[in-house]
Amino acid sequence: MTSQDRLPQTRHLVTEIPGPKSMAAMARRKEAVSGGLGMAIPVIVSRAHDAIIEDIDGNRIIDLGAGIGVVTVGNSAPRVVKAVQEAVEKFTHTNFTTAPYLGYIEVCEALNRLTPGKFAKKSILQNSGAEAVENAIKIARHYTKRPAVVVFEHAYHGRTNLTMALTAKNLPYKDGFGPFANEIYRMPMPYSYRWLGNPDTIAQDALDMVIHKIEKEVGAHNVAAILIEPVVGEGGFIVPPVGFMPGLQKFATENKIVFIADEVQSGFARTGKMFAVEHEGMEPDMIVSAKGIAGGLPLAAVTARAEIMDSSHVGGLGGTYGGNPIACAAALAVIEMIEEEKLVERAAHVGDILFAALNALKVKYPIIGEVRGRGAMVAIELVHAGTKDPNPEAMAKVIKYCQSKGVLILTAGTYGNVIRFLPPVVITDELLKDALGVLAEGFASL
Ligand code: PLZ
Repeated sequence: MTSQDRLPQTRHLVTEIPGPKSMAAMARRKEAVSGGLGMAIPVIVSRAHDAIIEDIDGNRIIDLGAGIGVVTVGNSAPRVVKAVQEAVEKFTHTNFTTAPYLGYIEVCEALNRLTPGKFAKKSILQNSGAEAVENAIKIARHYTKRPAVVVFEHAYHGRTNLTMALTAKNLPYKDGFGPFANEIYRMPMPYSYRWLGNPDTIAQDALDMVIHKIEKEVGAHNVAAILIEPVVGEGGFIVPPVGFMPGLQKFATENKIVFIADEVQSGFARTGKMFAVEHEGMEPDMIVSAKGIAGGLPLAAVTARAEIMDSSHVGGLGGTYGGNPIACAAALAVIEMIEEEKLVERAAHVGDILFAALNALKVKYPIIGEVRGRGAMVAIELVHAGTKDPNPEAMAKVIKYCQSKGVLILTAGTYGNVIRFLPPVVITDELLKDALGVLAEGFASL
């Protein structure tokens, strides 16, 4: 494919959204596909390159969601496409625990190098974020010989049985899908915007509260792992106040608890650092990666201190597809792109544009209660003006307006009132500013 074959990075509508072809396909979807699946935008994709999605009616839509934070390096990034094409012609699958291959080893080497922490590390690869989180917990329990897992309010860790238990929000994730796994203990998350205590001492107050609860309600010696998202993703891009996570890790270390950062959404150049924990100079015992790691190919990983990863007996870890060779080739191309094309810095730059534009909107529209996030992981929380009462209705209207104008934006938040921005970090400044202009019109139209 030559660069001429790639979609122009401009917004262009030729029909209403959805157009007639998408509408016809939606009728087929309704007949064929489970009604349990949601949908952010009712169009059928024909192609997507970098930050533009083209639908089957020929509309070009700006993608501010990156497939939920996955195509950080751009959709069908040329280097990823080339790596995948070369890999798929060599072999499609052997299973790494049947007949190993270099790609898997190289991705693990890269993860061990790129994750923060100067200690010896090892990794395993899986297919999805949820599967990797499951493995992280499984390994931490085996290593510590302890049962309990500490998680937080507003957390999202996946949709499998254990990860539903780890996830906070009932609807839509858990309702009616139980019973859930036991030995999961949920702790308060210092959500600055909605914290009822003293805002100046929030990190320490929350830390004291969590440690007290762990000691009195669980017993620190029963805890295998503390699992936390360094930027809370689905829960609404809540950034834990500076000092809270390092304090937690200190407590974990003192009590021989494995400290796990779920960087599935915040990792891999998303926040203006390779991993979001680096904003506080942290070195977690274990990091879970997925999403941005492989440019859209299904791949996830657990990386931890070597002694933790080696505690399992041989054969204790595995899976048929984990670390599939094509996904590994994609990941190696993604890592090369991030490093050579300085995409960590690019994410910080995208974040600067987002923060400037969104803060300007906040001054104008008092229903924007807060602008928050890190790097290219930014959100606005919508409230009723003059209060902090969630305003999901305004959110829905703004999102709908943006869609009708060809801008795809995702939502989030425990109260369903957060608009989140997770664009591919390769998005051009012009395209991002065009999308933010549409967003501003959306607020003006309310
Ligand atoms: N941990 C922090 O953000 C996935 C969920 C999409 P999987 N988030 C998107 C949906 O509605 O199902 C996520 C995450 C964090 C774990 C996961 C789970 O990753 O690859 O979706 O299993």
